[in-house]
Amino acid sequence: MLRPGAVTARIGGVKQELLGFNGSWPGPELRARQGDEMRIRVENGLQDGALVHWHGLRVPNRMDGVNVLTQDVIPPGRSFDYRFDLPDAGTYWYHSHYISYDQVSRGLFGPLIIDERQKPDVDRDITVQLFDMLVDADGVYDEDTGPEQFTAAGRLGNVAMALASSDGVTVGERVRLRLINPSIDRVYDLRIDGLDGRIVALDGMPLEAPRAAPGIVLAPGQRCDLIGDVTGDIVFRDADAPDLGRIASSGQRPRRATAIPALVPNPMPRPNGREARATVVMQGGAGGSAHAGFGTWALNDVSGLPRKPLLNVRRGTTARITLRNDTAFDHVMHLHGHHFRELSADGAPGDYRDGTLVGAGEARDILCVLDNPGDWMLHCHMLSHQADGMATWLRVG
Ligand SMILES: [Cu+2]
Repeated sequence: MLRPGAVTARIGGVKQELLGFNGSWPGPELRARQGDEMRIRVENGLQDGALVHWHGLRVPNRMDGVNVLTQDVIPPGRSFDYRFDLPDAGTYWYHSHYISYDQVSRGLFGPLIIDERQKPDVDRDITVQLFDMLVDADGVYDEDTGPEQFTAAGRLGNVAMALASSDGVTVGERVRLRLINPSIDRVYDLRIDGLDGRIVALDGMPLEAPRAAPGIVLAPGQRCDLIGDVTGDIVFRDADAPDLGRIASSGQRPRRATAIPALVPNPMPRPNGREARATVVMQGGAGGSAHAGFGTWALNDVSGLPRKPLLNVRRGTTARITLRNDTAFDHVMHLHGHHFRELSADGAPGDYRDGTLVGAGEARDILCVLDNPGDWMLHCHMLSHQADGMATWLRVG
């Protein structure tokens, strides 16, 4: 059971009245095994509506936790039973999808880890959530949401932290780090000291071969799995925050002689031969052009979910979608219910992702086999941008 509700937590040495699940800030780590069925009751202990989205999991549409498109908001005191199969292993997370820029910023999120049938050979498996929070002069969570937080780079916190599930490692151990960015708007440009490691998965999906990790850009919603050998204290740094947090090292054991292993791929969908094309133009924000709809941000001239879907296709259609950023800010576009491949400039298929960061003035094509029936949201996962209109949807028949 997951029960969203009010919690008290200490952050930066200050007592904070926040939100969490099951009395915990942030929510507890949920763990299951690939191939299993997940059954989880969400019982709303908030004074407000609740919805939970299982970020990155390819769930049936009615389990996706999205207001308007897939289910009604769970009223206070009521519950909803989520139930879905787990075809994919990897690092995922769950979070509020109702007034999410506010509810997630207060703590309604947590890791969701699906273990492989054959786990890689590591001594320790550590989850690290990179989170930021806006606090006032007294260090207390800042309730103020000025309009400028919605029209520019978002509601960026002035306290950033690495929340790790372990506080100690041994030098020489092989560890798996599961990095998750649940921050509402902040993009991290990470450097990790104390680990001789490789990237083995992005957004839950294994890479064909482990990749060197000199720096890791992690936009809101994205995940990155690393496997590596501990060489000292593991320290998480960012250009804006030289010490986000650390995992202390002690003792010593001999390092493994074996190379970092690749993870077993997840079962990806087969195309049915049909193809579709679409273009999403990101618009708006401070200095942006005019558009229809309610908010500051827009996709294809409409702010907020449009009446008609961006694409309406038969199951199994391969969609190539051009994401063009005509704004002065970066955006991370997240597709529900599917993983897509990022395409390089020459059209070569790259990594599987469920969120892709498109820099200001840039464009990227993605390729997705739309095999999961239902109405799926495609939106900016900078939650302040989503709240102010940066969202559309696809229909898969
Ligand atoms: Cu955005």
